[in-house]
Amino acid sequence: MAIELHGYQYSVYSWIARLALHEKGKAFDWIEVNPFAEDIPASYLAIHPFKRVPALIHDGIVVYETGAITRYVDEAFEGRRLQPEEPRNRARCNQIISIVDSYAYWPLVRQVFSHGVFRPMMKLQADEKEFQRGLEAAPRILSALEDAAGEGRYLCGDGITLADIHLAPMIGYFARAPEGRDLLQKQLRLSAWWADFSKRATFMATSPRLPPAVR
Ligand SMILES: N[C@@H](CCC(=O)N[C@@H](CS)C(=O)NCC(=O)O)C(=O)O
Repeated sequence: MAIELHGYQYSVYSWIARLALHEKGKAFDWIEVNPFAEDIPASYLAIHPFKRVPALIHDGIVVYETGAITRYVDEAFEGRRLQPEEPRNRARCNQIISIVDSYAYWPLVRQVFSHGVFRPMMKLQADEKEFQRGLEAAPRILSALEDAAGEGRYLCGDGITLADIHLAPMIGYFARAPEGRDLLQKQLRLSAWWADFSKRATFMATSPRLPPAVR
């Protein structure tokens, strides 16, 4: 049964869903949808009433909300399990995913990356105040993630989990800003994790192709 992933090439959440599918070794058809466009097709709005990306369609089910998509991908398909069985590790994994969605996405991606990297790169108007607000919020978020991260190679132990898959694209965008990289370096475990994870083949293969920086 074919898998369709509807997403936007620069969307960090679409990147997370792509990465989960790559980690499970599942091929999929990519359908490009720009959620910021004026003319989002009505067929997409019927799939995602909140006009966000990504959304996944497989075997008669439509799933939106990235955390639900990655859990579905993990549970519906064969391959390495991406959620710890052990309750403490599983709690950490779910906690990290929730921190990312609730507290990290907006400052790290929509403020620091968008206004410090992406908009200048695309020659769109950027707001320096938004960029600075993101940088001000970032230390508390990075420190909470540092505390939540375990001692193993990955965030929740010695195997990759959905927590790594959820956080890595966010850090991937945040660390494109030199100021973001500097803040990340202050968190030792997180930096060591990032140095390792950012070289992972699936991560590199799924990274959005951005035009050259102008900043
Ligand atoms: N809660 C959603 C968030 C998805 C989301 O915010 N996606 C962004 C792109 S990374 C989007 O579609 N933004 C469109 C907008 O803000 O109008 C999820 O987990 O999938």
